[in-house]
This record gives sequence, structure tokens and C-alpha cells, in this order.
Amino acid sequence: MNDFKERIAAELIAVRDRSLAYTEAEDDLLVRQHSPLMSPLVWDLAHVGNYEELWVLREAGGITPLRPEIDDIYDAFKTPRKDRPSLPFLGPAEARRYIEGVRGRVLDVLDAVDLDGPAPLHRDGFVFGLVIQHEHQHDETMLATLQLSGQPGLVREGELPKGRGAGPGEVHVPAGSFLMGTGTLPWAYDNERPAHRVDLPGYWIDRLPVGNEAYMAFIAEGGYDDPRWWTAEGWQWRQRSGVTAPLFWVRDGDAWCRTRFGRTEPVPLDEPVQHVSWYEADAYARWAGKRLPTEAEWEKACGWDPAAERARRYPWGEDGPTPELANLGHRAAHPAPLGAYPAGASAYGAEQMVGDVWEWTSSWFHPYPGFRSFPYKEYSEVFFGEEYRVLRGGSWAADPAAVRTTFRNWDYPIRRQIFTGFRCARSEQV
Ligand code: AVJ
Ligand code: FE
Repeated sequence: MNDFKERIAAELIAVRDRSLAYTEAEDDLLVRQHSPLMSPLVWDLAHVGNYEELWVLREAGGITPLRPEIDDIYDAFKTPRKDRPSLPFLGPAEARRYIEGVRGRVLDVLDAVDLDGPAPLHRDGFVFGLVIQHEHQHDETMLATLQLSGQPGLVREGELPKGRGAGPGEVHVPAGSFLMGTGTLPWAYDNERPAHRVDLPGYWIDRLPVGNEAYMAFIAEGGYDDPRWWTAEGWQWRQRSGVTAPLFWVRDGDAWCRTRFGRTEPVPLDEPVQHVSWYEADAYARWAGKRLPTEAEWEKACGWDPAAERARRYPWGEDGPTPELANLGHRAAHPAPLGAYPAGASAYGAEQMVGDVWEWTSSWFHPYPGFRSFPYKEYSEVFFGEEYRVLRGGSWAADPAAVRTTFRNWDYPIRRQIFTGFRCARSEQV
């Protein structure tokens, strides 16, 4: 195998180690459904193997199906999450055997294919990038399931850099056009393509994500009880759900605690807030006299280099993330304190845009002009419309392989179990 293939093989091994680490628990924990929002963990595990079988073995490798009879069980569209516990899914031992069998043949396909050839699935290792990123995304979902279940053992003690306080509040992004999306990053998803010019008026965006201390002020000043700050839909959700604080927060006298993978601890004042819905983020922004950034504003502030007139792959440049640049890959199991990554700043001076928390934007998940679905409609296309809000940046639980300035994530505006926070913006002219 050449160097590039070796790197792909290493990524495949790393993501599988991660999936196996999250599914080491007792069988009972793996087959149980912890929340109707989530799949049993063992479903996720075999689903990533089945996806790998479909895309690498059958589509890219031309290999006869190994277990065609289980395809429907692991097709996310045929089985909504709430129905998954009643499926005849593979048990933990069988699931592990199945995905291992698939993986062995995946490495054979990797060895055999021509990554420089014309086949779009093979070229630049696209299909391997597809399954690696897919598995990391499911790993992040599994982590959210484990957090919901209160399961201990997922707290990791990786050292994170110290914070520098909240500091000056906003950075300015002058009016002008930038290149949004990508036509060149080989492992980018279809929804990140094509690159296209977007012209934006000038705006200000928070240098850092909104922190817990600021969010506590919103709560203390009655933000949850004042319909002025909420959209009509958001206020309905607020009333119906009875929500009065981020998910996993519990009141402790005058203070706030949070539960995190089975532990209860004081909410750290200097970390970005996480586990808030889009409605909460939007209400906070209005209370603060601001608004959520649009997706385009977020991407320009994160990735555009105005001096070089080009888009960066990461806020700081082209080189991959390191522990000094961003909090990714479940090093610890929480966001880093505000101001911990001065070296990770974007050209405009915005910090912590990649890693720590996914950030809600004000935008619905729509295709870019000229979008073409690849390699299948059900990755992005079927989700376009005014149902899902776009999330950007990646959380502490996201892997570097599935993070870049152009990466788009999306979810329902009510979702809170994902590792999500936000930052605010405001227009130059009002
Ligand atoms: C992009 C995170 C919304 O988890 O539903 C996983 C990723 N697509 N399997 C999801 C995905 C197919 C997707 N998100
Ligand atoms: Fe999937």
C-alpha cells in the first residue's frame, strides 16, 4: 500500500477503535433504547458496518452482498429511530462479528482499487472518506446516547489549554464577497458543493461562543419567561416543554450543576454553553440585542482569508487540527474554557469556531446553487427545506476527519441532546 492508502487504513482503524470503545458495555445497555430520539447502541454499531458493506464492498468493490437480509433493518429511512428497539437487529456479539467481517474485505478493496482513476467513488479515496466520516458521526451520536443514559466511564481526562476569559466581545467582518463551500476538498460531502460567491453586508460576530456565565444571566433575568425574546414557535415549544435551563442542568441552591456521563458537578462559568435548542439560542441572542449568524456569515468569519482572497480549510489555515488549535476528538468530555485557543483564531479573529460545541445558525438546511446529490440522495437532499437548522463548526466529540470550515451539520430546532451551543452576530447597519 502507498502512503495515502496507509493513511486511510489508519483512519479506518482509529474510527473502529472508537466505535468499539463506546460499545464495550454490558449487552443489556447496548440493546436497550435509552431515549425514543436515539437508536440502541448496537444498532448504530452494525449500521456503520452495513453502510461500509453497501458503499465500499458492493458499490466500490463489486463484491456480492454478505448479508442482504439485514439491509432493511439498518436502513435509517425504513426504520425511524423510535421503531428501532423492536427490530430483529443483530445482538452485540453477532454485530461485532459482522462488522469485523466487512472490515477485513474493506481493507482488501482498499489495497486493490486505483485511487487516482476516474471512478468518482474511488478517486482520492472518496468512498473511504465517506465511511470514515459516517462512522465518526455515528460515534458522536452514540456518545449523546450514552450521555442521555447517564452511563459513567466516558469522561476522559485529556488536558485542555486554559481559558483567557471572555475578552473583547466581537470581531468585525467588512462587507464583501467570499467563496462559500468547496469544489476542491476531496472528502467534502455533496451538500458542501459547489463553491460559489456570496456577497454579504458588513457585520459583527462574537469572538467566542456564548459562555455558561452569560447564559446564566439570561436565565436569571427571566429570559425563559419573557415571550418578547422568543419566536412564536419557540415560545410554544418553551411552554409545552416546560424547559427553563439547558439540558442536563440541575438547580443546586443558588447555583447550577450539570450531569455529565453519570457525574454531577458545578457548571463551569467559563465554558461555552451546550445542550441548548435552536429556540433557546435564538431567544438568548434576541435578549442580548443580537441575532444568530446566518450560515454564510458563520462560514465567512471562520474560513475566509481576505488578504489571500481564498478560503481556508480550517480557521487557522491548511494544517490539520492539533491539541493547541482546537478541542476535538473527545480528548476531554466537555468544551474547553473560553479563550483557550488563540492560535486557532480565524483570519478575522474569531476563536473556537471549530471544536468545543456545534454552533446553531439562523439558516435552514438548503442546497447551494448548482447542488448535485452524490453519491446518494438520502445523505443530504431529502433533508433540504425548512425543517432543519444548520449547525457549524463541530463539537469536542467531533473527529478532525469530519470537521472543516465548509462542513454542514443539521438538526431539528428542538434538539438538545447533541453537543450544541452558539455565538451571536449583528448587522453593521440597523
Ligand atoms: C449529518 C449528523 C445529521 O446523523 O443523521 C449519519 C449524519 N447520515 N448517517 C445524521 C448521517 C447518515 C447525519 N447528520
Ligand atoms: Fe448512518
